[in-house]
Amino acid sequence: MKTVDLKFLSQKICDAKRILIAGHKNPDGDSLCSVLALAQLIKLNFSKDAVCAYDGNIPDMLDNMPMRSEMQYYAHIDAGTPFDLVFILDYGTKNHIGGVMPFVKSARYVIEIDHHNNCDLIGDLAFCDDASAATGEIIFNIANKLKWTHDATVNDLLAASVLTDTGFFKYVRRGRVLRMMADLVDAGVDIEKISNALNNKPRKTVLTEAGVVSRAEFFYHGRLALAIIDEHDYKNLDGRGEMVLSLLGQIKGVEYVALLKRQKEMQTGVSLRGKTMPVDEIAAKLGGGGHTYAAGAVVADSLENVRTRVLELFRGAKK
Ligand SMILES: [Mn+2]
Repeated sequence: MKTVDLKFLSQKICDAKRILIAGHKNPDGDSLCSVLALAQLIKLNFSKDAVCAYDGNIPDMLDNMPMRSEMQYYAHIDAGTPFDLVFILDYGTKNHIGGVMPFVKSARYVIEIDHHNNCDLIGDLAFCDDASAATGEIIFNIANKLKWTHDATVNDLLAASVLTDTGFFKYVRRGRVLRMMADLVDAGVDIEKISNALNNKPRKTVLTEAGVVSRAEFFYHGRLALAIIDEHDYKNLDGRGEMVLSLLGQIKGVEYVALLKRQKEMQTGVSLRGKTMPVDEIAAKLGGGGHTYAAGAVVADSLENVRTRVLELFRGAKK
């Protein structure tokens, strides 16, 4: 993060009359909380109200986040006058920007802040660091370097962005994000309170998750757990069925979890998890990809056919 760039960022906020901040389509915790934290930092330090925009759906679990009501659906925002400054956060690739893209294109100046390995840089100024655990971590560092004032709302939002993107520290790869959290906890952040605030799923979601788990099948001496979400259950899920994958992965002896989702008659979503064995190659064989232990694909075939293929692929998986 160059000092000259930070000064430039500060100057751009000073100069701008209309500011818009957006994350990726279908915001997750990091995306939503980073947007709101930056808006609050701009309010505290520049006395300016930024418009917080989103496209898609915000999961129910984020309804209790501070400032949640400030999020505006992109189609309800006046597109008549271009924004002087647009921040685009946590988006990864251009096609995750969704309906906010026209605001990005018409903006006088665009600043992006992202922790994804982002090859689609579209801003005039970029603060990208794929060594950061969350976009909230980058915002925390920017705010600190510029000596911006924080308040409890900012601190809670930045903590929530890190907690959600690291799965409550499970996916932390570098200690510095823990040092950031240590500072936030010393400043009054209550991790248990944030965790409880995120326990906010609709009853139908939890009951659906429990039903899907209870109907799971087990193969290859219990090493593979396979669960199926049918079309009518798919819409009851909040997100991508993370809880189903997590619960099945807790079973002794289960090495792999496969979750098959009937999205349409001829479209099946596949989510794969490996506890210590990689699943990315299997996802690639299904035309998808992802991380070593968490990967997936969307296959243009019936759920029944995809189930057969998945079982075959895991039959050959390393013991
Ligand atoms: Mn993120």
